[in-house]
Amino acid sequence: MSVERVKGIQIHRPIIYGNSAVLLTATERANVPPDHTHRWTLGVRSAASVEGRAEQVGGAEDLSYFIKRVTFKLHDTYPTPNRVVDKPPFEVTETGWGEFSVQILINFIPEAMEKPVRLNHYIRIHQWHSPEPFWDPDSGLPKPSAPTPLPQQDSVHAWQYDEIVFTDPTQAFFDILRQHPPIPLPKTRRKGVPPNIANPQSIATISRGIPEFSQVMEREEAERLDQAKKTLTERLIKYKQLMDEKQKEVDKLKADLAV
Ligand code: SLL
Repeated sequence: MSVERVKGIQIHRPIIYGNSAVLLTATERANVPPDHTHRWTLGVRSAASVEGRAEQVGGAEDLSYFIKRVTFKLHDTYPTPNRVVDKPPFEVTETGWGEFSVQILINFIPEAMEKPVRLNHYIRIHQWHSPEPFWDPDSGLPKPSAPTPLPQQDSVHAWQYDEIVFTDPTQAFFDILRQHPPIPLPKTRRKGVPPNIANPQSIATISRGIPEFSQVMEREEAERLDQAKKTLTERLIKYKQLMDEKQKEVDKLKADLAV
């Protein structure tokens, strides 16, 4: 296998990782351990959703052209917590009663000669809560308010968008990647936005139904970053002024003491 690398090239593939969860029906509960309340599907998928397949977030593409294996390390309460999935879809479906952190290890095809990528995901089975600021920006003190639950939904979705970047790929891997261009995300918003803690608005406005990743989200994320930079600059100026005033006070008090 050629180990020759294409220097100066960066090529990426968008993925999403996370989980969707639903409450079990009474009939389903009869066939699982008595304390299990939810069914969840955890996975690594392509970001683009299957058109016309309304029940799933992402997953329009088969990622096995570059992913060889995904290992999900579940909570130790699960029998054989290390789940190795070596063919698509790279997913695990389970029932359970609690939320927990999963370690995800993505191994690439041998042609890639790339180290595996590690990701972390917190499996969510309960409804998201509306995001409330943790602290008051003026006083700097924490706000002791309880989170407000959002209206009950049929299913819970927690998916993170990411881009796996390959720098100086091997010639063989580069060829494979170029033969499989990713399906572009829809330009416009057709469905709800997948909730994410980095985007409080997405949680405050959770809509019914299955959310979808779109290019609009990318633009909105850039706008949020710009706004955050502006807010930070304004605060920096404000605190700098405050410091100058306090310094003047200190100087004056020192001068008074010296008299
Ligand atoms: C904790 N967050 O940190 C919890 C752990 C574990 C979830 C949640 C079922 C396992 C089984 C299950 O839902 N485990 O009993 O089959 O303590």
